[in-house]
Amino acid sequence: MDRATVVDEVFETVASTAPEVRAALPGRRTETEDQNPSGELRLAADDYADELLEERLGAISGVGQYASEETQEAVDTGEGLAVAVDPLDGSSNLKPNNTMGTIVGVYDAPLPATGRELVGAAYVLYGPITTMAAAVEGEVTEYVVTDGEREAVREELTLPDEPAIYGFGGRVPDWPDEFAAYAEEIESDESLRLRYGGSMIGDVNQILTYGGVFAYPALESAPEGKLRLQFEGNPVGYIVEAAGGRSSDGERSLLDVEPDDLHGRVPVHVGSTGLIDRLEDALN
Ligand code: FDP
Repeated sequence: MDRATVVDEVFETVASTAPEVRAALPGRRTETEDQNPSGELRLAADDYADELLEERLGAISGVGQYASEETQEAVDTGEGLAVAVDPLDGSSNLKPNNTMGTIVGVYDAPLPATGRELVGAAYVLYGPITTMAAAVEGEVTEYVVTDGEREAVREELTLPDEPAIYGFGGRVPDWPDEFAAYAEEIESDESLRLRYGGSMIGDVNQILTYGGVFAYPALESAPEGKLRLQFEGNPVGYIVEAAGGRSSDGERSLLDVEPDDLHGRVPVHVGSTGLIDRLEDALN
């Protein structure tokens, strides 16, 4: 199978698994005793989504490695591309019935790898409807997923020219002074409105829709921020850049950040080019 076919099969598999993940959410709101490798309590829903995706993505011929945010080590599944999956991003949003997502990055290199090795990335958003955004070869397509089938609703998706929204994570008193000054500048811009839900995929999808900036910055208490490079930063950076926007760890594209560990974290800033340029100016 050629690379493009494998990437498409990965996307197809994530889409076809989405209805099961979604249907299982109501009955799986309880926490398990386990913690994920980042020290967070796992929900039964994370475990279920992880098991389904490992089994199905690992079975694709042409996928050689499966890594999940939920488990310590990557699993060898044969020869081929590596997939990094966050089975249920934003799972603390299950209790209040807020949005959540499933993220996949397809790397043409063993993990951990830089985002420059990505050959495709996608996410499913479990909102009022189930949608999927997928980027490959510099193009982003948005789909509606019904009964596990994808139907393209926006092709060659690009960020709107006029940014409209912003959303920043982390405790405000924990923001470094430079980021706090940037946030103040953004807040005082009358053309921008706050839209923050606390579920990264929901928040990033708003940026893809309306244009603007999403950040989960470095914190005084956590200079690496909260989000994980392999599973979150790289895939969303790849998608936003393919849509004509920018991503940054504060200094450089997220795709240029050298990974130190499979579960390593990174400050994440993604969005409209001008707003990320201004962020880098403010931080440096
Ligand atoms: P969650 O802890 O609910 O899984 O990385 C996971 C994530 O959610 C992101 O989806 C979200 O942007 C961020 O963490 C929210 O973090 P806070 O707990 O600091 O609000």
